[in-house]
Amino acid sequence: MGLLVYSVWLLVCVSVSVVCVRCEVKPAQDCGCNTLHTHRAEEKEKEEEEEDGKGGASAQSPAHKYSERANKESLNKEDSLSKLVLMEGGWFLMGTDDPGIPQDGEGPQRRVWLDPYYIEEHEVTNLQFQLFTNITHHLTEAERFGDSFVFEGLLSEEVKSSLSHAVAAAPWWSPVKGADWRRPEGPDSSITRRMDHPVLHVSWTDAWAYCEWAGRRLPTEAEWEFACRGGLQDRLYPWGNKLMPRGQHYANLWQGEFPNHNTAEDGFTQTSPVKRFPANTFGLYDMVGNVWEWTADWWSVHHTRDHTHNPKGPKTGSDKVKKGGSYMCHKSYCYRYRCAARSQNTPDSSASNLGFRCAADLAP
Ligand SMILES: [Ca+2]
Ligand SMILES: [Ca+2]
Repeated sequence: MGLLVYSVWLLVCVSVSVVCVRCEVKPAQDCGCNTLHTHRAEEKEKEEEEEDGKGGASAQSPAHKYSERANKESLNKEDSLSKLVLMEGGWFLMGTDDPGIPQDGEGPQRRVWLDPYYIEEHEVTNLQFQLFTNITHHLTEAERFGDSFVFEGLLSEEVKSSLSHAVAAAPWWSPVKGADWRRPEGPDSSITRRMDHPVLHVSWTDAWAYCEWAGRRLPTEAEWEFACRGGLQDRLYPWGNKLMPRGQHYANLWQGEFPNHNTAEDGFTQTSPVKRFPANTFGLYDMVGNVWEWTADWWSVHHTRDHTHNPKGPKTGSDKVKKGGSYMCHKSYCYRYRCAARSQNTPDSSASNLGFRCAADLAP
């Protein structure tokens, strides 16, 4: 009962943030080996057919071919990773004394020192995540749990009719069976035409695994916010205080009336391809909007005004910090597409508006 009350409270507090305290954590149904086996068997069959067509047997063994493929994948990995942008660090003002959502712990404004680091110029895409899973056979938590949260406005009538329940405090969210990063709106959807869009339905744990594979890491909240601000001081957005300078959209957000009417004046009702909106002064794209981004830090709403160096957040916690808001954010209910804004989810949560980008240390 305590857990239920806590869950409802969290849902109310974070509004559009889906806090998915998994009540039924099922063990992995399989290791993915069956899929792999089938996939490889199909490939082998195809190769044999091609060779038959040439009228001769292969001069190479299957093992040799597999090894070649592995080498190629390894080369592709280096090519696939996002460009890293150097953040020179130094002192900056983190948070705000004029919080849009005070209960989120946006304040107080405090002086923070950061050592230099790198951060990826855009959110990790479906194409990048696909290569990661092809090479590592990583199974996301949404795939293992068998469901993930999807904004109901994106679901087909067929999927909607199969829903058992929605989230009481945020009825526009529904746990959809079979929704995962490859099928963002459930079993009858795909990412085929969205390979350059940010990957969705990745938990904090999945994001951490990708960054580690890439030889990188998740940014701390302070690093993320420094990057968001683009060298500007005490401004709302990565580009300044005006949401639409010269009438131009600078981020993929929600226009219209949430949750029933999305006019998509910015060109997108859902995610947009990365780098579609202007970069900030640091050359970073979609720091606010498009998808929320996981950070390394545990969640807390209590911050000291004391000057801190390279803060990493609380040592432990139940939720992780996410930053930047998403294509679902509108000022009327989720004014979180600001650099100081923040929200949280449990590390195993996943949803159709939550992704990430990696950071990296400078070589020692
Ligand atoms: Ca939009
Ligand atoms: Ca973003």
